[in-house]
Amino acid sequence: TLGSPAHPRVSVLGLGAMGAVLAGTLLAAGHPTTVWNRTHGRADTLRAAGAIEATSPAEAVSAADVVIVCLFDHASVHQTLDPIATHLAGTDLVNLTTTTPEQARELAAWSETHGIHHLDGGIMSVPEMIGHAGSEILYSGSPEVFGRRQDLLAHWGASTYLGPDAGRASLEDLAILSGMYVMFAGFLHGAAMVASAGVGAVEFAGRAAPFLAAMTGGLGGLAETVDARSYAAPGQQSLDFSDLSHIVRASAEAGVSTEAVQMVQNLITRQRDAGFGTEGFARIYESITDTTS
Ligand code: FVH
Repeated sequence: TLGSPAHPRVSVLGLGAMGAVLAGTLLAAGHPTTVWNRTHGRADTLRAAGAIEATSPAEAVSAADVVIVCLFDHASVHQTLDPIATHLAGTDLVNLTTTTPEQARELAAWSETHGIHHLDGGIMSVPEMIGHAGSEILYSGSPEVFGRRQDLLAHWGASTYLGPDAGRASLEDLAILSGMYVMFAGFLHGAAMVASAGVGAVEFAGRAAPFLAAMTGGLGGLAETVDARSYAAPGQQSLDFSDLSHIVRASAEAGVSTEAVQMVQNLITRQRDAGFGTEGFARIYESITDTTS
């Protein structure tokens, strides 16, 4: 199938929950789309919609101007791409597999060695969001690939380019996810506490979610304090005030593990012990960045 400047030919390697949606979106947007998946049988719906199913990664990439990779992890990317490096030479490779920043940089170096133009992406969406409002993908790596393929990438959602360091998109992706996971852990900790009084998690979520959502409004203020490295922050909650020992104690009284809140308490205690108790809560940033204690 021939592509066109407006609709270059794409190949998508990996038809898991995310890869299948990425491929389907490009197909619906009019791109000649070839797909490949390690396990046969996952391309049926896409084939019925007009995609071509390749029988090997080599066959898939031979038919493409742009190769999209969305596999399980960094190891599966290399297992799939290493044997077909020569077929990929000269093509634009967009890797949307979640990897660490160093793994993304390693793939960028590997790509350069083989004459492949590499762009790395961090998907800040779940499959249901792809192609809809609120979907965002962070990119870093080759500015030329991002420039050339911006229209194609836009079919999935907002595209934010973070610069030529291939590891940057992954770094920001995983940094945002760290915030999400710690918040989820905190919520589940609260749910376990109130369960001791017979309160169901759904009832608790109804009260907790609006408050937690409102608290995200405070992130900008914390961020300004951190960037200025000036934690005196009048108007912000002090570390003495934020001491979580009562929450740790209430958790123990409720008969649940204190680990989740104790982790935050430890970050606070290190700064209070160093004499910074009157400074703002953002001061715990210094506990996080100081890996010596
Ligand atoms: N799904 C999501 O919500 C998240 C959103 C944020 C980004 N992630 C990352 O996207 C990558 C793919 O995720 P996924 O949800 O599509 O994952 P699965 O449904 O588990 O599909 C995995 C595909 O990878 C193939 N695969 C696994 N190992 C190998 C291998 N050694 N060689 C070749 N292919 C491999 C697997 O093939 P098969 O099991 O069907 O044969 C699937 O196609 C991921 O990095 C997320 O972190 C998604």
